[in-house]
Amino acid sequence: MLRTFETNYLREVTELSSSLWEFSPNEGEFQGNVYPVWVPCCWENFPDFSAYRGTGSFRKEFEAEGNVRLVFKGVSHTATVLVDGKEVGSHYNAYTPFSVMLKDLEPGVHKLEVIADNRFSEKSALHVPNDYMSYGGISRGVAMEELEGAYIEYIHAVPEKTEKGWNVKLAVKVVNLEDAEKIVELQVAVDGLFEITKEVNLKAGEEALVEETVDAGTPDVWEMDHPVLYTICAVLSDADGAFDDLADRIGFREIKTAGKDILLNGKKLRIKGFCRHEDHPMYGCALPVSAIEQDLQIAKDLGANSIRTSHYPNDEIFLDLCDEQGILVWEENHARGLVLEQMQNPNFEPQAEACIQEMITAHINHPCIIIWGILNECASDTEYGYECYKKQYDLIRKLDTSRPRSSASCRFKTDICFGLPEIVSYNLYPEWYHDTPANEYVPDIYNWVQTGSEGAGKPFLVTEIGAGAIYGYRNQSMCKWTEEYQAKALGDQITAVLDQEGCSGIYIWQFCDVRISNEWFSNRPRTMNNKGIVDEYRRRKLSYDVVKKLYHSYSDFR
Ligand code: ADA
Repeated sequence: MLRTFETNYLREVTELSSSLWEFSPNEGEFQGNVYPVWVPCCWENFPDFSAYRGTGSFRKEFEAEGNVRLVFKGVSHTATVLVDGKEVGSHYNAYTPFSVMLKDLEPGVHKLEVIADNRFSEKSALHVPNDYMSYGGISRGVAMEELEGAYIEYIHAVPEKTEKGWNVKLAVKVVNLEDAEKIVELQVAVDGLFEITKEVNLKAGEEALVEETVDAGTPDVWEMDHPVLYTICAVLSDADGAFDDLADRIGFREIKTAGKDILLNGKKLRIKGFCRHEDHPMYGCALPVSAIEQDLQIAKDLGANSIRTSHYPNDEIFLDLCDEQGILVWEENHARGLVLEQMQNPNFEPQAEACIQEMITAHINHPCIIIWGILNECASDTEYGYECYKKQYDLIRKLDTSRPRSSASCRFKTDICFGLPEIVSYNLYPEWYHDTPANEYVPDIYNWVQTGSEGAGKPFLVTEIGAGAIYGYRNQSMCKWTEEYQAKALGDQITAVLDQEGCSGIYIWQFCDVRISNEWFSNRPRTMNNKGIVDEYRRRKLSYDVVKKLYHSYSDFR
């Protein structure tokens, strides 16, 4: 399953995932063995590979002919794609999609091999030993599309509120796969709202971007408690009729900042959220839709209205579910805690920027996404870091003007990047990493931001706050790592943040306990980050009821 709804009615799409493939490790004691595996998956969940760092081949046969596009929603973390033994494509980064085009494929059965690589090296600037696990495998869906001479690569449709109603800013990319000029007709429509038709002149082998702003009248607005989605369809035709199509969904909602407030459809938003890793002991980062949905049910039960996809773009199925259920998303590019030397790796900038480009190109239509984040806890207190932050913020602005930008900082009073984004965000751990009471520490940081930094006058969010607890470790002495201590610390922290006048909200670190890289050591019992409100099996800790009560006692708007 790649999405929760149909994206094509004319184009022939066959899912290659949701089925058995063959897996073989390419190194180590099991090298060459062949295992049947269900894709998507992470090899860490197979008995022999729980700590395997290396490369592994996933093989599958497919039958097709002509122009074939293979779509990969995520391979962790580096992919090399071979068809009939020949390399046809490659991609870096587990968390963004890519595709491979096979032109004029002979009719018949073909051999697909995807070599996944989860090793750490200089070549990988973003996947480094870290406080979460970089798994190995085909961790998201795979599809095969059989295309005609031209196809629609994407529809970008960004609603904009006007004085009278709504416009939609359209950008539709059409690709000519033939070595001859081609004239096609492109029709784009949202049932009941608008329909446009354009003639598109495609040069031989080239692509065209069709841009237009259309009047969408007065549609139903997407709200958290009324998340109305509209289907947008694009169809390509030539003299022989319609031959390719693509459907997506949009929601009409406005997100912007005004002074110290974040406004959702004009109302002052109060975020009550969780930071969530894609992680599960049974599935690694390749959670099936049922497990993703279960996480959302738990988050809603806890009274949350938002999830931060820390620290990378998420599977689009997660975003589809959030669109459908009115859950707000902070989505961020892939980077956690990279220090100056790591940012100076020559691969850092191209890889981080590619991640932004791929994330926004793939996810721009999701109404649930309200903030683009970058570079969690990187070197935002250095001149070099500043230049990287600036370039990445500028890149976001080039790709999408409709959402505010932010970055979760841990540089306390030394951050020099707050002049750049629309929202200032801090990761704070009072009563965990230091003993200052939360109700002293939160106002201190807030006041410094609003008076002593370039973030003065901007909305302020706490993007992480929390404390660790080992599930089942109960002790009335209130020492750290007990469920009792975590429950008390979270109670103090949430109250301090949500009572802070002017503060736009909170993301608790974190939703559930997660596995960390074996190679990353930082006082983490069980090689897990244990700050979840539920443990890795989603079993409730004592803090669950504390968070639930508090989150339900503050409204979604301020
Ligand atoms: C950070 C970081 C998280 C996690 C957290 C913690 O601030 O952004 O990824 O490591 O701290 O648990 O300490």
